[in-house]
Amino acid sequence: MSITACFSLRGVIEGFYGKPWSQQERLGMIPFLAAHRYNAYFYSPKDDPYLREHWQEPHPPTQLDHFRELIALARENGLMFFFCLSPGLQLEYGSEAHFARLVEKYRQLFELGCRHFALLFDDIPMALMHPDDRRRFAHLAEAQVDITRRLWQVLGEWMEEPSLVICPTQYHGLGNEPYIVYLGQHLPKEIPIFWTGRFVCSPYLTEGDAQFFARQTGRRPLIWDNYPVNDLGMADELHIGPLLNRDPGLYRHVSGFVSNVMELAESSKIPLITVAEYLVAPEQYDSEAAWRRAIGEVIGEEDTASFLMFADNVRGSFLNDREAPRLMETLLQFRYSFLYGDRTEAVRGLQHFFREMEQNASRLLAGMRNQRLAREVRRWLVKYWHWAKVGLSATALIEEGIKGRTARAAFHLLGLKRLLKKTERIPAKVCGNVMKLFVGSVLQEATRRGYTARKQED
Ligand code: 14T
Repeated sequence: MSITACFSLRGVIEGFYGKPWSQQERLGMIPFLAAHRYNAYFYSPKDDPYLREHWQEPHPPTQLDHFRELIALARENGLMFFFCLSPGLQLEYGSEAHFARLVEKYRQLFELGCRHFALLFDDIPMALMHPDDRRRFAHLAEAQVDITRRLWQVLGEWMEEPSLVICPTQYHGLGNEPYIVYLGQHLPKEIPIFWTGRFVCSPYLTEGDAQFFARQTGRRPLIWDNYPVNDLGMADELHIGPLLNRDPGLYRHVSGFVSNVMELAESSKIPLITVAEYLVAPEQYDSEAAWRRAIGEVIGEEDTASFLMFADNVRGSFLNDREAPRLMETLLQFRYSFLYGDRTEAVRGLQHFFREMEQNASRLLAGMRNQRLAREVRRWLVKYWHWAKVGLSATALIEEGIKGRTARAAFHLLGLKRLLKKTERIPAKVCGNVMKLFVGSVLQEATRRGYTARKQED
């Protein structure tokens, strides 16, 4: 017997900008989500043209077949399949013709067995763009309430208990902004409102903030958590770290929690396992323990130790500013023993560390049991390997320096500079700023000592 999960709605939203998941990826994801006790999947890839840019056009037949398959699979797995339409860009709120097309789109999905719907108004101007709408409505919120209420009524004619969620245009903040207060006061209480917290990507979500939002809008918010999503400006970050900084008591003041995922479907599973543990038993949630379990499950036993060692260097995100904790600690200890202990010993230790790092990177690059994951994370592994090489080169420079072999030190300085340039050209973010800081201090010391970068003489 399993315990009742604390959060009642536990979902994932395919809501990122970028290449939508493939049908294969979705078919694999649904049973995975069910196994981790999720109960909702929201279909909303930003780059499906039929949801947003060309929302008025019907989906092509092959896509309808895909929906039918997904909806059936979701049902078999106890998942609610939410179909999300984002008509906001060219929608005329007051137009009867537009409303008819909107209903037609939802009807297409209803016919395929879909029973959960969402109307998303995110990432559009915060103003009425059409002159007719400006004459008819006092402001954007009034227009959105009007169309949502009409849709709600239509859904009520199709279903005994309609299920509709909306995403407001201003989906982050405190909840006391006039726009969101208006929506809250005028929309039927059965319609949950998405909220990403104080920020688009919120470093923390607190019980108090959710309670305040609920008081202001007359209903508990439905959390849209922008983790692990890594689109747009975050595309060079690999968000495989555990979920952090969501209050254990958050579930008491929200109607549910939905995670926006990465374009990298297989990689998303790692953080999603930690999210699932949080959603089921937030008071017992231990992010590190959950993370180890998640990596063990997705990576498989034989690669787990190696992968953990690598993954420690891609922890940086808006959730976590401790980017590469183990590397950072190693470098701090090196500096300490270099200054106060046996220098040769210190250098030997550092060399050992970077050799291990290089071997680890090579081993993971050579192959992993989870090949899909290996493909997805390849560019971060390549960067990781390069940082190991930089580390070895910097260590060689330090070694020659303490031995007083100036010409050899100068030779390594040249190599280090070249390697560093090459490494920094790889955009994937690995090790955060930690390696950069370390190498920066080595270069500074080398310059101070007057090693000039010229060809080896001795
Ligand atoms: F609807 C929302 F709740 C939401 O978060 N929308 C998008 C989301 O689809 C995207 O994946 C996420 C992370 O980048 O952020 C929102 O998109 C934005 C937000 C911005 F502040 C796009 C551009 C922005 F400037």
